[in-house]
Amino acid sequence: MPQSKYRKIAVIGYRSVGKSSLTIQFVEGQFVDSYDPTIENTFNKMVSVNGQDFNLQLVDTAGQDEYSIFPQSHSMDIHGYVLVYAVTSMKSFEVVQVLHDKLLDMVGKIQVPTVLVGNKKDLHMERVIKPEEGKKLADSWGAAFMESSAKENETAVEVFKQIILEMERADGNVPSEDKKCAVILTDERSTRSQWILLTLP
Ligand SMILES: Nc1nc2c(ncn2[C@@H]2O[C@H](COP(=O)(O)OP(=O)(O)O)[C@@H](O)[C@H]2O)c(=O)[nH]1
Ligand SMILES: [Mg+2]
Repeated sequence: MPQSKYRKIAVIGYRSVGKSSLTIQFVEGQFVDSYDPTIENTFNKMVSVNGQDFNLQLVDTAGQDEYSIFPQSHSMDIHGYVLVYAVTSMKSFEVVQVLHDKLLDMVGKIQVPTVLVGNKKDLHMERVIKPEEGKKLADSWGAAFMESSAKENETAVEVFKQIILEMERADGNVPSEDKKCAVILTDERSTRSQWILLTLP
């Protein structure tokens, strides 16, 4: 049995996008309707993904806007970031882009394990950001993307599963179907090359 891995994850985004609701839905399995937006809270949860146990520490941040200065504590010893906007708020979608830029500046890396999350997908009538727009932004970052509703436990769980997979990928622990290595075989008598794919152990 492999040892459990400790991973610290920060949940970041504009105010009122559902950072606390998503985190609490994942940790406690319930939707809380009102939660003090000024509180920064840390939650612990053990989960198992692909047979590996993870001891997660989740930092539910108090919410930022485009002018906030990132507390240094958000870059120290954080393994992965969940960046949240609400599909019902253009402002939150703009702010998440500024936050991502600030994050990269602060962390000093081109890429950090990140999942971009479009929350409140249950509010169909109020939607202003299409899924394709979120996907396009995440692709430009090299990040994973998904939409969620903090009212649905399944999607909240999926958010944190996604960030675990992103962190594992960054650690070089890619799923086995991705561990392929292309080898070109060239026959001297022929001008044609042949590609074969080897799966690494
Ligand atoms: N309909 C709906 N409401 C949500 C969702 N997520 C959060 N909310 C509501 O949006 C408000 C702000 O949520 P909260 O989690 O406090 O946002 P935070 O400031 O980002 O932590 C609260 O009234 C929540 O009940 C969601 O997925 N769907
Ligand atoms: Mg909150």
